[in-house]
Amino acid sequence: MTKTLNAQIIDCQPFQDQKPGTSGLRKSVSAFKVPHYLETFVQSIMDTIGGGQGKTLVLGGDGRYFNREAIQIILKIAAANGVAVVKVGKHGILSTPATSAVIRKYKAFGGIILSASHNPGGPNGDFGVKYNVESGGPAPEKVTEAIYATSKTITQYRILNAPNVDIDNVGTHELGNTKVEIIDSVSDYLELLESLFDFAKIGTMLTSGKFRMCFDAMHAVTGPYGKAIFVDTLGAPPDSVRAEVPLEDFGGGHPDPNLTYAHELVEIMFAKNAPDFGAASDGDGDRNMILGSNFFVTPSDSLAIMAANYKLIPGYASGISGVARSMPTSAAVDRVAKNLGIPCYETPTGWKFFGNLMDAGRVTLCGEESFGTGSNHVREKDGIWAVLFWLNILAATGKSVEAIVKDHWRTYGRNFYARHDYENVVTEKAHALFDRLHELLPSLVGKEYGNRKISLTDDFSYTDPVDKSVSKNQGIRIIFDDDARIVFRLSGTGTKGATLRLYVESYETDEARLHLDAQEALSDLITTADEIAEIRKHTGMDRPSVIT
Ligand code: VG1
Ligand code: CO
Repeated sequence: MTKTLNAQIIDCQPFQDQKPGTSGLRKSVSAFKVPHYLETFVQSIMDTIGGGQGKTLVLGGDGRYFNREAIQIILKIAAANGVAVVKVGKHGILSTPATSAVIRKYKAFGGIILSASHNPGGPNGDFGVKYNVESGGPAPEKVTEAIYATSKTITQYRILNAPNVDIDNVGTHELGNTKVEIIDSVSDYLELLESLFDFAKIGTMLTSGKFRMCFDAMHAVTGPYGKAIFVDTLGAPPDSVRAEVPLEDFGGGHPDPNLTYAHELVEIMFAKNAPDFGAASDGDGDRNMILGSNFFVTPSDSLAIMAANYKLIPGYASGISGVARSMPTSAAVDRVAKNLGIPCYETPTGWKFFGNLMDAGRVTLCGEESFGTGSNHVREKDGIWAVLFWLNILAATGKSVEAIVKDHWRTYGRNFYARHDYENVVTEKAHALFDRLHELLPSLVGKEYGNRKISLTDDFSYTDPVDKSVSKNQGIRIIFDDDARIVFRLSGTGTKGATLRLYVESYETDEARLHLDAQEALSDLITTADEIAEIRKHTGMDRPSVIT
């Protein structure tokens, strides 16, 4: 029976700054707490998708500060907009890949993910809202642009006047005419992963007593997933998962799995008697860092190694149709694709560009240099999936992480790779650096730096091969005649000033040089990058804030 809704229509002023970036709308918690800020953005989503009538939506977040409050607000807006069903992760927790899996499994219309991913959380940290479409993937640019356009002119939002819903127990509630289903955050996702990997083989390895792993959930969303999957299902000893309790401020840290921010794991993995395998994930569970005993695997290499070893993984053994990587990601996977005779696509930064390729069946595996790998099992990058992929390779080969990577380099050559981030740069100064570079670009072709010559310069532009949409200005590329590259872009996820990202890559086949330290091997290119872009002068910084 349809109830008369106790919905209020609230008049509001539109905000002008709700432009989604690389991955949703990210702002400081204080910005999101400005009265009506979250509400108008969520109403803008509702208006853009044509209202809520009859739709099923999935809702969850990474558990950061403001997650629970935001869930209640969004539920009431959804109910006032006539949404038929909202599936909510228990405690308001759903990792980004799990949300994608749930949207797909239940054929929901879309989903809202509350996360600022790897950005710090807490009252002084960041918050974020991301809309995903029915494929389970991040809304494509045409949708995020439409949401932004709506948010700039919106004058009203609808919200139900109702008590909060109990989100801490699995069960079903009525909120106005909306059915709110509180679902287990892990089970649908685990079921999907079990269909892809050889859990029996991985379990045998993890319970053998001869193999130790350490998964660092960084007090973020993957704690409950890591424990349920690695310990409860696969039988790894309980201390195989650390920092497994999600905290609203991630224990004060950056939930960003790299050598700088996951330093506790790094200390464990680079100690004497280190475990055989180490991994970490980020705030919302879509990133991964892979480590062996005293060994670090770059994300670009990780993607290439996955592609090269797909036959070992039951869910992919029948064949992979193609691979894709974001432009700044190293070309290591390109060489594997060539060898396999499958296509390799180069997309702009951000997972939303992989969606069309996967929907069209053109790619199976994809990845980014920023610790993101995934496949067409969902439409997001997937941290725990990547860990299982590696565990499956290790269990199937019996080799160490280091041996697998070094064998790969011997076969394919090595793409030395580094990313230097200059954070919190004064926005005008960062733009001045790019303006100058744009002017310089045409005159750089043919110039020599050391024993390299520049063969191509451009600002990367991408035409989606499926829907033909064009995305311009996706990063400045300086490409040399020996396949070395320097790339510059500005971050689309930061919330303070501008973050300049410098990506450098060179290709090496000389056995004697394969095992050099990456920063050392790339030092000449790093110097060239500074010479060309005058990074120090523009940023006023002597060195990057983070090197990955
Ligand atoms: C960064 C990464 C990009 C990634 C994005 C979202 O974006 O570089 O590769 O897709 O974060 O990752 P940017 O624009 O700051 O470079 V996640 O785990 O945040 O949401
Ligand atoms: Co993330």
